[in-house]
Amino acid sequence: MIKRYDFSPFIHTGAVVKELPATEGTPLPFALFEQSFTLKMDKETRVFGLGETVRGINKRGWIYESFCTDEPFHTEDKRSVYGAHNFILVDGKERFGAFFDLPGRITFDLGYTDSDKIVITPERFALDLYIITGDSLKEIVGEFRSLIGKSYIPPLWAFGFGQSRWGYACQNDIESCADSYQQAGIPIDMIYLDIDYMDSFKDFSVHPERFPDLKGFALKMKDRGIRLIPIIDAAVKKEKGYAVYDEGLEKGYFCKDENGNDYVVGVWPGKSVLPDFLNSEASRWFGMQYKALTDLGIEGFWNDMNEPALFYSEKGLDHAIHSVQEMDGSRLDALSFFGARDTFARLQNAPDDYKSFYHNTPEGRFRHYDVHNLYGCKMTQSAYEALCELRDEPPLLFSRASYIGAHRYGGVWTGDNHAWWSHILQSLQQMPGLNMCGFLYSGSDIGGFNGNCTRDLLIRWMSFAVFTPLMRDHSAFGTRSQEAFAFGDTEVFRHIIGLRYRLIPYLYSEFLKAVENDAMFFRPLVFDYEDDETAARIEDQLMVGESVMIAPIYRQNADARNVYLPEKMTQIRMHGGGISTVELCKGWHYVSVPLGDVVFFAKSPIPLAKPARNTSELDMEDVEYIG
Ligand code: MIG
Repeated sequence: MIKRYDFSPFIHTGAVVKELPATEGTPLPFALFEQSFTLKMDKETRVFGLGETVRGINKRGWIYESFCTDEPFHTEDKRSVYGAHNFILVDGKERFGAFFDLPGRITFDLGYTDSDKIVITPERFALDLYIITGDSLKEIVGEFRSLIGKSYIPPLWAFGFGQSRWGYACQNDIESCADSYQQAGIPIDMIYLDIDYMDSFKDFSVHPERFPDLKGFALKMKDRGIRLIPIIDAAVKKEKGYAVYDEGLEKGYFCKDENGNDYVVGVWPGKSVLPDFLNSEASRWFGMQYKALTDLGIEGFWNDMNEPALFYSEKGLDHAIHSVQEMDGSRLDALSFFGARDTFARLQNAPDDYKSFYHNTPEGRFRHYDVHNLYGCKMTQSAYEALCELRDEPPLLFSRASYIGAHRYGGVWTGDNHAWWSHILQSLQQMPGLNMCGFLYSGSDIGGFNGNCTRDLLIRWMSFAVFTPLMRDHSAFGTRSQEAFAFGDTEVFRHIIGLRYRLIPYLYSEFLKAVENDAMFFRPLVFDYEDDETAARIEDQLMVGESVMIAPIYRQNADARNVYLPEKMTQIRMHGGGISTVELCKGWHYVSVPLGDVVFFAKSPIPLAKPARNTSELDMEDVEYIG
């Protein structure tokens, strides 16, 4: 059952598709204390949800803040990352879901200040609160999902493997990446184009020397079974003569300062302006710009920098330069020196900047800061709606920033993680939270975005990511190469990525079922085994679809791990030499997993396709059952 509590919303976020009557007089499970919702927790109470935030599956014991942030270090001390996913599921004596639908900042103190208290504090008390109850954790999530609408479904080929790297500078780099994969016999369906493909980082432009004939090139690659997936950044370069800028300027489609002038920020293209995605006309206009690339045969995109990430604002930069110039010639003591240095560091994503520009919508003018968490969501909606209009097939589309509601228009990837062992586990722990909020097509940069990857890290990461709907290897400019061919012997990657393709009939049909039933593709064990106290404590295993359980290795030099089986299951071991299965009883098992073996567990037989080099070769009907 869902109840809506109306705390006078000042803007509709669009997250909710079903309107419910307000439930006047029905008691809230929370107490209202000053400007917070509070709840006392028992010792056993668990709290799930909050989308892609850092830390565990059970979120209890930390404080989180929804304020979409370009956060390059996903360490345990962080309160926000790129998404704002304001749904929690409280599993204690009282069991319910709560969705705080508001576009601004909100804090979830889940036993951080006071270890047995939940304190939820919206910065502005203007929101819709939905309380969802049901007979089981799964049912509560199902009810919530039926409120927010069906999740985005990508095309089948988006379940193939994708390679990406910031720094593939030209057509040759892409071609040689494709050659390396295909010569090694490693299946691949997509190669991503990062900002390097653009001309001076201008959205919807193509660098004339680096990619002299993108249309011809995209066609040639597609003949080889590989689709090119370009990035689109939120901000638009401020440059007279650049048609996208000129047109947006003329029509007034960019965010304005308080005096009605375009708010100028610095991002990759240098001085830039921000499309007003909250204005439906501006949003539709921006979406239609994707035509420049769909006309070249492009069928999928990833949307980046849409928190929106700001390196600086024109205003802030002028101020910083001025203050540093004033120091010229002076003898700086340590404090003034560090102060001067920080003047520049603080320019990035400055709250003052978010407070200094506005959205102009038919419902009125909104200060960006108050509706901040909607920006990336509305960019994804803009792209999705236009792409569906421009093409007959649904696009591949995923975004970095998001708000609940965006799950109807695209997936998400979890942004700039690191080539750290702990980030395999982090990625696993992010999946159920995302799934609860409707984001089913998701995954993390395999091998880690920042930092240098090693062969064993990549193997273990891939062995987990075989199960994530979005399976993409991506890394930052200047890091060590981490493609599946980068570490010499390719045999092991041919095996692991090959296995992914063989699992697509299972993964894709379970994905479609999850969409159809408003269910989760990835579930913590306790969702399926509610009365099992051991299952409830497992933080490093997941259920995948109806029948599979995974328990990946996420520590270096660990060739084995403990695995908890909540019931009798078949252990399936896929190794270079073939497949072996063994039945294991309920309980703890110490399972050996040599590097390169992919081991998972099945409750019932799993369909396995014949090996394929890409999804177009994949025969979804010709399957054998294992387990
Ligand atoms: O400021 O486009 O998260 O995946 O490679 C960095 C360059 C901008 C951040 C994205 C990352 C991408 C990178 N982008």
